[in-house]
Amino acid sequence: MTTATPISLNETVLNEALAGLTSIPKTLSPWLFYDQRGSDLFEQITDLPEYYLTRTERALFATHADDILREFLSPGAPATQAFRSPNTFTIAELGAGSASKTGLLLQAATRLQAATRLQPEILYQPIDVSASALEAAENLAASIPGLTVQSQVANYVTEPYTLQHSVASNSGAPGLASETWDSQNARAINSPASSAPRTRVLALYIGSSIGNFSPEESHAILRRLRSHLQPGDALLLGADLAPSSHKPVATILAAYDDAEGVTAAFNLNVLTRLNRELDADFNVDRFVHRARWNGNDSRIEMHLESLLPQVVHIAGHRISFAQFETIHTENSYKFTDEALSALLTRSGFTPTRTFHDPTRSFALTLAHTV
Ligand code: AVJ
Repeated sequence: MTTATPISLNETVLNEALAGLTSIPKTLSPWLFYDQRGSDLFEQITDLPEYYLTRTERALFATHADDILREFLSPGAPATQAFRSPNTFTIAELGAGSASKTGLLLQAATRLQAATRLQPEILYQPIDVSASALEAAENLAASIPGLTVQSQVANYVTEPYTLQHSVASNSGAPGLASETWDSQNARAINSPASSAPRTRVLALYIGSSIGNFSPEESHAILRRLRSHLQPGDALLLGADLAPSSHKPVATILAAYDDAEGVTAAFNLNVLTRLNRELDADFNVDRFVHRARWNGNDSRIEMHLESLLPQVVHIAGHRISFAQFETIHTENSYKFTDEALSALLTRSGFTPTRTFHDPTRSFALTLAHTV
């Protein structure tokens, strides 16, 4: 692997935009949504009455945080069994944009730690491409006593990352039994450099973030995560569920086409971003937000549809649009329990327990390594 010269964000945005807008059909990657304004709009989306995902998942954490930890530490043990854990554990998270939900689990973890007099602190390891998202995660963690945070700036889809399998002891010496990912040799290396006992890792991948990725990409993300985990570790995957008798397609569609138009503004904001960062000349009023259900692929698609024939300039390139032609800006895959279980199994995990809300809209699936 050669070491590429680091390129600026703008160049990354430019490459992405040109590749997507010159392909047929036209596409833009959903990560382009998240400039400052886009991140603010996404926060607003999570509060919309139509956007059930965030509040449903949060309710699952509020109700089941203790069950999730119990099941992680003692899979299959009856809930009535006195809780006994000889060890502490660490909680890692792919992405860090879920403070209100993750906070519920971290609080439960530190309560458990206090109740069972686990000696070392609980370690929380958020991994995110955004330094400001990590800062928010660090602030959250700082407000919870008994928690140590170790954040990592990395794009968990494309860049190497590390999961720490030990926590600081009370004497303050850092744990050393960490695993690092050696991208040169593309294999995990263990450095059992101290007698610090290895702690179990619970990796969170929540918020239905996995929904943005194709089945192949999802598989690759989970496989890579699995390669960092060891026996006894587990993944908690949060995913939005496919339509069912309890969950009409209309409910899902409304979540991506809200009455207030916040999702429309979120989608259209990507054009404003390209205008600003790449000096493009999109007339945002000549595009409209469209959300579609694609039943074949079990996904919501978001598009930006051109209202008329037009030409847009972007970094010296002319991009022409026919009337009604769209830019496909996002996929949000919706899963059946069977599809989730198959994906997890294929990726080297064994599903141990799924937590559902009463309408079976959303699933938190706990899956262990074997
Ligand atoms: C952040 C990917 C989970 O797909 O529901 C919300 C993004 N897009 N409204 C989702 C999103 C439109 C969201 N995820």
